[in-house]
Amino acid sequence: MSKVIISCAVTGAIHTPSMSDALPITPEEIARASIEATEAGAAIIHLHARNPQTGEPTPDPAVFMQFLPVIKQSCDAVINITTGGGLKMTLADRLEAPMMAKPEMCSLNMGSMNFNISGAAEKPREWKHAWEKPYLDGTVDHIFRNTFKDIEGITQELGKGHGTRFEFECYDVGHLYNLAYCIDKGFVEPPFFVQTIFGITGGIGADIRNLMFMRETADKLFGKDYVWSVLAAGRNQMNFCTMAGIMGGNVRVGLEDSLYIAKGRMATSNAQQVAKIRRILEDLSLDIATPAEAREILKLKGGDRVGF
Ligand code: KMH
Ligand code: ZN
Repeated sequence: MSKVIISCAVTGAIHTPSMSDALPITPEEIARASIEATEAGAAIIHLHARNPQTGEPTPDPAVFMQFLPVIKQSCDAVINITTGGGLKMTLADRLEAPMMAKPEMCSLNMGSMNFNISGAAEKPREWKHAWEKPYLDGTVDHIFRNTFKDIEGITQELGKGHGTRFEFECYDVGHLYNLAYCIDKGFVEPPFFVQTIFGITGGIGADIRNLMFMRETADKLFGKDYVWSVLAAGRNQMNFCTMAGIMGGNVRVGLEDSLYIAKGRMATSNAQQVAKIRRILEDLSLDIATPAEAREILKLKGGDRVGF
């Protein structure tokens, strides 16, 4: 049985600074969170950047360059940069940092969708920054754009152009078929790292039968050519990742996807979530993949062939 790859998405673009003091914001905090998550057992670190003053998601390559080299010099983790970016960014904005950094991996979102995170603004709280509440409220009218042309462009520029491989983000069953279309067209080569995502409003719900169905559909479409991973938003994070481990899959945790460590308890760090899922998986007699093993499983180009 293959070892389990733990990915950790340390900050993302969904949660805002007022929601948790543990959310890394500055380049120093993002670097520290990434290194600690790697020490706790993560093989892949999925990264977004934020404006260091306000915490608002930013596509600025100069901000990415303040933490990418630090992480690379301090640990062996596979660095995976978002191409989804943040809610207000154009596709060109979203691609600026990945095109400069030429990382081993990038996320690739497999379809356009409604992406509604307005629920996060419903709870009354003191907002630290003026942008936070409108950013969240505005998502009732937000389309997360990822057309077939956009997807093809990313596979050409980053994949064929720089040897970057992808975490294919599939938020619903149709996204798996979109990936099958891209494979038929020859845009991407196996092994396909398929991240099935549950519980985003606009995507498939966090119901265990949906996990089974996404897995069955991916088996049918990709056979032995894919490596399966699971993430679930919010309170479903740990139970879905546990199910994934039991079913032979890989897992993604991190404060991008959930701010909690247990029912009613906020996580104090990304590393705490990595340590928890690692303990659960090891208690189930599963072995955790090192970054080197993840590189071998996913046939990555190597950490020495990146642009930072
Ligand atoms: N926040 C996740 C549900 C991306 O960065 O490309 C999706 C994500 C998107 O990770
Ligand atoms: Zn992300």
